Amino acid sequence: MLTIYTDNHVLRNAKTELAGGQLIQTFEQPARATRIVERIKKVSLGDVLEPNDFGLEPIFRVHDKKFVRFLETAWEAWSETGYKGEGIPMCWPARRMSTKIPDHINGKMGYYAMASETSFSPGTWEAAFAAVNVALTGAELVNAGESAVFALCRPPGHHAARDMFGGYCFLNNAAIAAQYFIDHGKSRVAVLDVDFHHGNGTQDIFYDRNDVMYLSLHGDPRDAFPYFLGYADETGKGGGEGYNFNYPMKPGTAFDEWVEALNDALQNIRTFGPDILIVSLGVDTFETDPISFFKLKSDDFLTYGASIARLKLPTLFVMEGGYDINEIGRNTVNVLQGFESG
Ligand code: Q9C
Ligand code: ZN
Repeated sequence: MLTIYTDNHVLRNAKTELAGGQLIQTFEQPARATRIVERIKKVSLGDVLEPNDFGLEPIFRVHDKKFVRFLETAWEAWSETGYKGEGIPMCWPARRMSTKIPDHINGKMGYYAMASETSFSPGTWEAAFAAVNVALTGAELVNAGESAVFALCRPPGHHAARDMFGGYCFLNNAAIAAQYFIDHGKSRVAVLDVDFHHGNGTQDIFYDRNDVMYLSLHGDPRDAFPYFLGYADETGKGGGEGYNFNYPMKPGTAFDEWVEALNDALQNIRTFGPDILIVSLGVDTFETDPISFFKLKSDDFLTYGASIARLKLPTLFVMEGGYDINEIGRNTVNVLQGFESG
């Protein structure tokens, strides 16, 4: 399997994450992608290619222009205030408040944020833009007939909505790739999100559409981030009714239960009959992930990779989360090798 990867992800290297009332070292860190690409080379999964530059147009097909402009300029505006720390949103347009976009960076930060753990740091925009190019280069190859490609995106994307960042995400790599397929001759795309967290951004972007189906297996939002989306009764709206599937699962869920949800999702994908499958691949379902509560083991990743392959669809894997740095390489590549064996 081909991998798309660039070292430019290291430009995203925030020093702080607000967690439990403290500023701690970030879980979403450069070593994640570095460990995965090392594993890919160690097992000779296939060639590792640099991304091409697709510019901003494919991003504007999914994201709000003012939001993109905000991401481009946020670090500069934040640092110009003289604040000593990294950019952290602190005030939101909560219930019954105005939705006008403020001028001050503090106000803008809150307007565009969906959470406060994701600090802005120098290079964040450049890395997020590079990650989109990684996803789009993979999409272009799959569209040209490649049967499966791994887009090793970092930072991740599935929490980013049309005009919101957070959950370690800035631009929605998988959603931009899905829209790219639709804009380049494909009629139907399924996005299967196996990251531990619900991909609120991807769901929201395609919620009223029937050309992109979204299916997500994740920690029950009653107990897990992003808390305010990902319930089973969210099934789509308008023309998109029936094209959104959520499988929230309880703390401690192990593979036997998780794979039942996967099989149900795979059956829904078969019924939909898409031209393309995008897998939002997070391995934070692993038993020792430091921020998650599922109990998958390393061999389970091989097993479910093979199950996904049985769909026999052209497939783009897009990297999302996974925070047990010591096992992220093995677990991620297990999915890809399982897929190739399936
Ligand atoms: N103290 C992805 O996996 N909450 N994002 C972290 C840790 C945010 C995860 C709480 C988790 C975001 C792409
Ligand atoms: Zn996650």
